[in-house]
Amino acid sequence: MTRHEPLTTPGRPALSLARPVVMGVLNVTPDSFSDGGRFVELDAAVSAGQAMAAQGADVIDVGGESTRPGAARVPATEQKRRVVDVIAALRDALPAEVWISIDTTRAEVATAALDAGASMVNDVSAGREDPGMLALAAERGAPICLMHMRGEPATMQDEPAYEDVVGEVEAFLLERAAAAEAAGVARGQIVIDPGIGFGKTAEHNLALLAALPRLVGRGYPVLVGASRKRFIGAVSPATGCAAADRLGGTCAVTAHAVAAGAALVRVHDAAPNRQAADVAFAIKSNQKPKI
Ligand code: PMM
Repeated sequence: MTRHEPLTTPGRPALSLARPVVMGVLNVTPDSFSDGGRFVELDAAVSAGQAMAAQGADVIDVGGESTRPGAARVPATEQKRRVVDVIAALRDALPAEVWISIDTTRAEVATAALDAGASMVNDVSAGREDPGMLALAAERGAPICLMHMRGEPATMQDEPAYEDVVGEVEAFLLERAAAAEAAGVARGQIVIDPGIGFGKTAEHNLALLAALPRLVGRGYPVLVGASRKRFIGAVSPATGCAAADRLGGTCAVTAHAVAAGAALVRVHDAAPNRQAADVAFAIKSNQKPKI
C-alpha cells in the first residue's frame, strides 16, 4: 500500500494519512444558510462544521464561491466576507486535531483564511488562476490540493472533449505539482485531485475513477471529490436524479476511491462516507475488526 507522510502545517497537529481522510464540505454561499441575519448564518455554519467533525470528518473544507457548472465568479472581497468569520469561529469550536481547508482560487482569500485558522489550501485551478497561490502555500508551509479542471466553471460542461482523458489529466497534475515544487512547496505537502465533474462527461469521470490506481501510483496523496455529483445520477437514473438522492452512489465512490488508494475524499455527508471509507480501508488493509 502507498504510505504517505502526514500533512503538516504550522501550529496544528499533523494530519495523518495513515487511514483515509474525510473532508467535509462547508459551502458558505448565500443560498447555503439563508435563514436571516449574519449571526444566525455564522452560527449555522459553525454548527454544520462541528456536526461533520463529530461524524468523523478530519478536515472541514470552507468555500465562499460555488464552482458548480454554470456558477458565476465571486470577487475575492466577497469571498473573504463570507469565509473569514466562519473560519475563525470554527477554529475555536473544533477539536485541535480537526483541520480547516480553504476552497478558493485566490491568494488574497487563502491568506485571510490561513490567518483566521485554516491549515491548508484547496485550489480547484491548481495555482493557475492566481500566480501568488503556489508561493503563498510555500511561504506559509501549508499543504495545497491541486485539482484538474478543463475550462472555467461557467462553461466547463459545454461538450468537454479529450483524446485520452486519463493521460491528459495525469500529465496536467504532474505539471502543476512540479510547478508547486518549483515555487517552494514541499513535495509531501502536495495533494492531487482529478477534478471529478470539472469539464468532464460522465464517461470521463468514470474513466478517471477507474484509473485511480495509476494516479495514486504517482506518489502524491490523491483527493477524490465526487459527492452528489451528476454522473452518479447518470449511471443510476432510477434513483439518483436529485443531488440529495445520490448518497448511496457517493458512498460507492468513496469505497472505490479508498480501495484504489486515494488518501482523501471530499464529501457533503460525513457519517456515511466515514463508514464507507473505514470499511473499504479495513478490507484493503485486512485489519482485525475491533469488536
Ligand atoms: N468539487 C467542488 C468544489 N471544490 N475541490 C476539490 N479539491 N475537488 C472537488 O471535486 C471539488 C472541490 C464542487 O462541489 P460542491 O459544489 O458540491 O462543493
